[in-house]
Amino acid sequence: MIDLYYWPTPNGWKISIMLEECALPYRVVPVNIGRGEQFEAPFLAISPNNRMPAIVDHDPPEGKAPLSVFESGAILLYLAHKTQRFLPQGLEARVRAIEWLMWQMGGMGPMLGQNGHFLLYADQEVPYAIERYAREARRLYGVLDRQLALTGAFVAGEYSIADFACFPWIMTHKRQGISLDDFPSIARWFATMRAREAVQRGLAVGADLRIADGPMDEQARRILFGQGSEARQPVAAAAPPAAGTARSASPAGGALEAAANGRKGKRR
Ligand SMILES: N[C@@H](CCC(=O)N[C@@H](CS)C(=O)NCC(=O)O)C(=O)O
Repeated sequence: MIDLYYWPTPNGWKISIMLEECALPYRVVPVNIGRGEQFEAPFLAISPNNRMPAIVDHDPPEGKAPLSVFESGAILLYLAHKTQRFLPQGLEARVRAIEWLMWQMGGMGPMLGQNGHFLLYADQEVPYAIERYAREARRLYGVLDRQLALTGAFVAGEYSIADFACFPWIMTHKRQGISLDDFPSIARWFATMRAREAVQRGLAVGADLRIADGPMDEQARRILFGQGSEARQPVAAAAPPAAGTARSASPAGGALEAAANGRKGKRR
């Protein structure tokens, strides 16, 4: 069984889509990032950068002890290794898939994140930042569009973890101020992806959590965009994990676990 530490956002969807495509058994452990649950000690023990998604695999390959993984790109690579799926075997095809995974992780994700921040969330209007990231977002969409025109199918040719990494961020294109009419190859691929049942199931994971939480409020803004000491006030200070146990076992105790218990078991 895999525990998926999750909140329904593009980075979370990468992993819920992969898990659904692989039909792996998993249970969702909600990490309400607008309420500061990402700063709780049990979560930091598996994800020291206080970001979700993260996973704990209680049944890793070769019968090893439970294994935790943070960073969505690392999780996708781990699950591809575990299942031998969605990462081509041949050297060149594999390198292409990893290239585009890294492109998403190092470029598209962070830049679209900044674009969305200055467009939608910043408490001041900063024209320089708005223009800079809008331009960069369009440039990145252009790169992806040309790649998809070349492959004619999926991001790296074969359907792969590169698609799982890129697609969730394209889900946000309207909020990013982008029209897919300007990027016809992305539009075609986007429609193909959206039509897949496993992708739809992945996108639906935790939709109820966000509805229950409501729109972003002042506390969430302070926690997500402050990230200083005041951002951590709503939750208990993190205790260092015991030597030798960090990132190797599922967290226990704390509000995170309590919140999770109420919702566990909903997924396969
Ligand atoms: N590079 C990370 C980014 C993950 C990330 O930014 N997660 C956001 C939600 S989409 C988060 O957990 N934010 C919590 C915070 O900012 O404290 C990954 O791909 O896993």
